[in-house]
Amino acid sequence: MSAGVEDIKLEALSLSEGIRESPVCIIVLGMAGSGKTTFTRSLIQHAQKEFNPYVVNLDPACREVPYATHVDIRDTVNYREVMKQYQLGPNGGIVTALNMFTTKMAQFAELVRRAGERGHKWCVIDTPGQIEVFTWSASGNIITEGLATMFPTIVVYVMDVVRSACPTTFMSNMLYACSILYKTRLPFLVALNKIDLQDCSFVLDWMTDFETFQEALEQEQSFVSNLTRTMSLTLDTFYENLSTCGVSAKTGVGFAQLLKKILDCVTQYEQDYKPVYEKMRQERLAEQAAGPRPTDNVEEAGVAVPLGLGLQDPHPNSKNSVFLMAPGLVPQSAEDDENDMEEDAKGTMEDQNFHSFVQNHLDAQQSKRDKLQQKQPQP
Ligand SMILES: Nc1nc2c(ncn2[C@@H]2O[C@H](COP(=O)(O)OP(=O)(O)OP(=O)(O)O)[C@@H](O)[C@H]2O)c(=O)[nH]1
Ligand SMILES: [Mg+2]
Repeated sequence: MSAGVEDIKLEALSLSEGIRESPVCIIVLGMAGSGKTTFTRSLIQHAQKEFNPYVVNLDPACREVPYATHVDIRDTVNYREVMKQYQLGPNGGIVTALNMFTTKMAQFAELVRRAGERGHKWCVIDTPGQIEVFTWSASGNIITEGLATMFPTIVVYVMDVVRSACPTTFMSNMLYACSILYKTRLPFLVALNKIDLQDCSFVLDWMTDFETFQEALEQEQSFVSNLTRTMSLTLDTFYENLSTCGVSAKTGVGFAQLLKKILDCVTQYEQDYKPVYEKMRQERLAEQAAGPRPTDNVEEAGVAVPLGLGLQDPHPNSKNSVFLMAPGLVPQSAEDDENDMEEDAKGTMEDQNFHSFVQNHLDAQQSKRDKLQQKQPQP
């Protein structure tokens, strides 16, 4: 698929049309390294036959994704270039890349709408490793709300059960999940991932039986555990509304059950959440009809000061500025190859530096030990 921005007509996207039936948008969220990308790959495989998923990668910083994408943020924004041009660190680079992508939200939504018409029943969206980039940024909000006011949308929160075996880590993870649930106001499914490494029954016990969680906390006599104890009481109501499913994104165990739970969430969206988003859509329509608010007028709001960073469009992949193209289909230019080689060389140099640093350290330690031995009187 190769669509240029200019090719995408937006008339069909009028807000007045109401929420469509498909595709169902599944936003995959979770802490860094919880297994979102591996989970996305497995979900696509298991849902392929029945739901023909439309696949979206919104992580600008990942090097490779283990699945074929229909829309990939990396084709719209060059994350490394963004960091270089705006002198940003990795997190600032990801946020800015996502902001740039969001300026094309209308076109993105139109692609999703067309995918629905072509028979894609689901749209699976993988998100950046740094969860807060998506959940606490304006662009994450715009993408989530934008999709939820146009299509049935649910959140799947991937949780690493191995990392959550410690009660306080478990509680932090749950608090994060809870805050996302209340922020997004969407059906929420927790995928308890990596059950090939650790059984997830302890999580279910902790969530359903307060006493069991208290017993686990008894082991940890710290201020944090006291806080966690109080928190766990508060989170009881949150757990009641939470759907969970144990899976292994690596082996595929649990995905048959997960697909059923996703369908339950879709029903939940239709029954409980759709009216809320429907209302939101009506409010947007009314706002549009009323015209721009005074603060929408930049000139009235203040004087714009140039930052001197020269905002430019990302480096185009082709002369028609290929937009939202699957990476496998993008012809790699010689320049890209050179950049990759440069990056690889940098990586190798870093590796070498690191190894020589470790070696020097070991040598220094050894010579210290030798000297000490020499000083000690021989028996
Ligand atoms: N054993 C096991 N390993 C898993 C599973 N799911 C993911 N992993 C491993 O966990 C690591 C992180 O997986 P990713 O899919 O990259 O996680 P992610 O959340 O997308 O990571 P970021 O995008 O960097 O935050 C990888 O080494 C995976 O192979 C699983 O179900 N079982
Ligand atoms: Mg990932």
